Amino acid sequence: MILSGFDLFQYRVPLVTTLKLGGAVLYEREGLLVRLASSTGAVGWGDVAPLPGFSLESLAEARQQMIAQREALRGWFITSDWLELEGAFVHHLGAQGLAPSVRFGLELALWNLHAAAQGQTLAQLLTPQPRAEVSLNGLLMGASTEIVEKARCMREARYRAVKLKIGRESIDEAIYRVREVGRALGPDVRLRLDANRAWSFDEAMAFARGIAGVPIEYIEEPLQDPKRLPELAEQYQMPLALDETLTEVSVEALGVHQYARAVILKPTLLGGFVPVLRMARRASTLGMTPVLSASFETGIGLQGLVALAAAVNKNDVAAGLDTYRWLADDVITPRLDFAQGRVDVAAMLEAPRAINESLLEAV
Ligand code: OSB
Ligand code: MG
Repeated sequence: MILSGFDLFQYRVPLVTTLKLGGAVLYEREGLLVRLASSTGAVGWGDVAPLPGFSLESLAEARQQMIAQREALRGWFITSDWLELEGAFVHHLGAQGLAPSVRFGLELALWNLHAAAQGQTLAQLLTPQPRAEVSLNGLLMGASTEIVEKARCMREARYRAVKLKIGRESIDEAIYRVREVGRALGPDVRLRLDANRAWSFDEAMAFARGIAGVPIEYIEEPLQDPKRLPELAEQYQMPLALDETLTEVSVEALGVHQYARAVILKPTLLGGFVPVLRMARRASTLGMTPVLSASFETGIGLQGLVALAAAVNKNDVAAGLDTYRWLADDVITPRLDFAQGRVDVAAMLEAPRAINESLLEAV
């Protein structure tokens, strides 16, 4: 089939509340949608969503790169070997110097196009036996006063895991929060923590002593100085997970970080399907749990993440998809349904949806 259509749109999605992320403040979520079409009539959408505060590329840079890819790729003959992780097309894409969010959005559109052409879901295209159901962790961040009540709501909504953001408050306040949230969640909901590199070594140690007895699945990135993570792991009473560190590590070097229990894989930040699938495979070989996670993408991007989570994890590992809660609207309609903290993968990917054109502007 021939790549006969390559359309670009810029979107602006309102947020339910202002988002403060890694030094950036977001009042709305902006990004690009790409719509690929084949000469055989198949269509595949992708979401290019650089995240201010985390992505190194700006939306303007991502947009320039996508415009260049539109010129470069339109009219190409597409074959199924485009999806091979070691194939010629993947090498071609890798040689373009594309920003991570661009690579993710473009790959998502290509995989969606192939899935549509073959009458399969994206999850089936990724693996012959994807998980039927994917759980997600509820995401707790914001003011202390509301968080405990939100944790209680998540338990009642039957989430299996919850991730609490900490690190902006004092150590004592963080300890108090974790204890209160742990109590609100009870024994059946797993508690994950994320400190986004907030602490010194001694602060991280003091925190762990302060929450002794509260069961924690893992804590993401406690240290300002990530070089000391291996040393912390030796002394720590809590399993560690890597997130920011992964943008600084090659797949080949992942073994150096075997002290970590889990790796948080964000395709928008790590550069798409290819590095994430490779990283996930390597992590599993090393006995580390891959956890697929979002970067505040739209429903188009999140469907891709659901498919990746269903393909990568044999067991039910809760994925970090609750960022969707912050979008007050979506580029697709009807919206995705993450009620009860889990999704039926096939039902979600097969449901007919329309594009919400009122949020888009053609590029
Ligand atoms: O630090 O894990 C983070 C989203 C965007 C940027 C950074 C992070 C996140 C998340 C995603 O927390 C949600 C999740 O993992 O549950
Ligand atoms: Mg994190």
